[in-house]
Amino acid sequence: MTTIEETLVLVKPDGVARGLTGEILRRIEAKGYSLVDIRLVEADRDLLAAHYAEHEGKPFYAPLIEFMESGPTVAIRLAGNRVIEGFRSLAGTTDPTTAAPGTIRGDLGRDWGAKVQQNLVHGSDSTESAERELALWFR
Ligand code: DAT
Ligand code: MG
Repeated sequence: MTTIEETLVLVKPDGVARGLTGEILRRIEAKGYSLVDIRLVEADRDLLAAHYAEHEGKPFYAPLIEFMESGPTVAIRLAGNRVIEGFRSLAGTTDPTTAAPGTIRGDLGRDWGAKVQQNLVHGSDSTESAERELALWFR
C-alpha cells in the first residue's frame, strides 16, 4: 500500500532573481518527483503572514516578509511517496553556509549578510503544513 503525498515547494525571490528556477526544477525532476501544478506568484502580505504565521514575533520575521515580497516566487505542487521528507533532504538545512554540499541550499546558497537567510527554497515540513500551505498558494 502506497500513500502518495503532496508538498508545497517555493522557489523564493532570490532563486527566481538569480535565474536558478530551472536548476532547482532540474534537481526535483531528476530525483523523480512529479510536478502537479506550478505558478509564478507575487505574494502579498496577507498570504505571507498566513504562510509564516509560526514565525511571528521572531527577530527575522519582518525581514523575512519583506524579502518574500521583494519579487516573484515560483510555487510548485509536488507529488511522490515521502516527498515532504525527500524534498527537505534535497533542499538542505536552513543556514546555507553550513547546508551540506549536494543540497540546493548547500550548492547554490550563501550568506549575504542580510537579517534573514536567503536560502532559495521552501518545502513544507509535515503533512499538516503541506495541506495548509497548498491551500494558501493554490487557492
Ligand atoms: P526552513 O525554511 O528551513 O523550514 P524555518 O521554517 O525555520 O526554516 O524558517 C523560515 C525561513 O526564515 C528560513 O528559510 C530562513 C529564515 N530564517 C529561519 N531562521 C533564521 C535565523 N535564525 N536567522 C535568519 N533567518 C532565519
Ligand atoms: Mg519551515
